[in-house]
Amino acid sequence: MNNNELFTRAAKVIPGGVNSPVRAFRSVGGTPLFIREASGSKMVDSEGRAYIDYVCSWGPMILGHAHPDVVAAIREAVGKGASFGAPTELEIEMAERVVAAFPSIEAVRMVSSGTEATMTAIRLARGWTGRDRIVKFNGCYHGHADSLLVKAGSGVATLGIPGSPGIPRVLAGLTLSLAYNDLDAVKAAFARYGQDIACIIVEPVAANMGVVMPKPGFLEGLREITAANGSLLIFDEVITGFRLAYGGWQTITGIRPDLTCLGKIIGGGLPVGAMGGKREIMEHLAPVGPVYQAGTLSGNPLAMTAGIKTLDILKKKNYTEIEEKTVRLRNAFQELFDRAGLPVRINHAGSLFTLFFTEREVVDYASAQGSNAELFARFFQGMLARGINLAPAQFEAGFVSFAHTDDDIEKTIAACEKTIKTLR
Ligand code: HOZ
Repeated sequence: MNNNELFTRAAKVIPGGVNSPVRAFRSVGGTPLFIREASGSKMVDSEGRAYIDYVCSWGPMILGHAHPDVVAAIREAVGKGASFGAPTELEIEMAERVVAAFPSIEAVRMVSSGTEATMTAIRLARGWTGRDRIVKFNGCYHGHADSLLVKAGSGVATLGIPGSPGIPRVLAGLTLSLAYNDLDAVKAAFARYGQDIACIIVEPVAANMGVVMPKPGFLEGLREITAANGSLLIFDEVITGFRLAYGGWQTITGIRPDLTCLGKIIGGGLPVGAMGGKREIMEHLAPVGPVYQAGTLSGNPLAMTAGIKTLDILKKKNYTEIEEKTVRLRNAFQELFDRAGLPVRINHAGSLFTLFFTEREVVDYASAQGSNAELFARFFQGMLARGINLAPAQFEAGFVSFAHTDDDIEKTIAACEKTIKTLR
């Protein structure tokens, strides 16, 4: 069956034909690729066409798809049993690696997705402080837990859903969503509600409204304000964790949040999330403390095996390698668009990048929304037709992996050059 036939068949039994909304290509048009297999930097769709992949499963595949050592480790592990619902040594090995890599993490709880990690972190912050309100930032996306789907990024932004039906108004009313990079707004919120704010949750480098860097002093300011008000600071490093460095953005900047959420890379492509932080706060979780959280597949041995193998390979890698490839792409794209007289702003952090079709600097969700969505869709389709798989939505990041070769980068630049000619 080809992609069209599969999409029609899927839509009969799966809402919208997909199991996660951004995959449906709603904002770029056309039919999603149904993937048959992937290896290294390439994916092959149901029609046998190969693509250089810059989605990388939205982050986890930093070593490339089907890395042979990771595949071998999973094969061996599955022969010993897929799930026990009981503790394993593998969970300790994973926790020890996370604690060693993140200076702010003394204890870590494994869960099954990034959404579970952020949901647990918010519950823990509320339980620890005895407060109800939380602060997040417009365009940041922290998964789809009720309290966090207020002015969120990623698929919520792509589909233009400002606040999802199904979330009780009283709960959404406890979430204050402020402009990213606007410390004055944070100060004003704390001046008004300070004694009732349990936490600030933030993507230290935003990647779900496209890539947006924190301005100098923004994260430091959040650290000071939360500390001064007895609130917790939560870094959502689900995307940035082990992506920008072996550790997180906090490892690079030295800013220490109280809690950190992780996912993606630490599962090596299998479903995983984690949240960790100061021991005394983490021990407020059951069974030591009263804040409840649990999961049959938490710390699943296959996911732990894939994650541990991925981390052990990553530890020996030089992150400047993937950053340099990303910078090459970024610079070449910028030059090509400049030459064509088409305005583009390309934000990048390490191996993450996003093209915004706008003249304005993109520093927050409002400026990201200024990007020309129609031009983005045409660019996306032009690249796809030339064998380059970019994120099928404006408010997402592109991901470069260690499997991307110089040849991949050259082919991607050549595809961009040809695509641009079709855009005017
Ligand atoms: N929310 C993810 C992107 N930020 C998309 C997940 C998926 O569709 O796989």
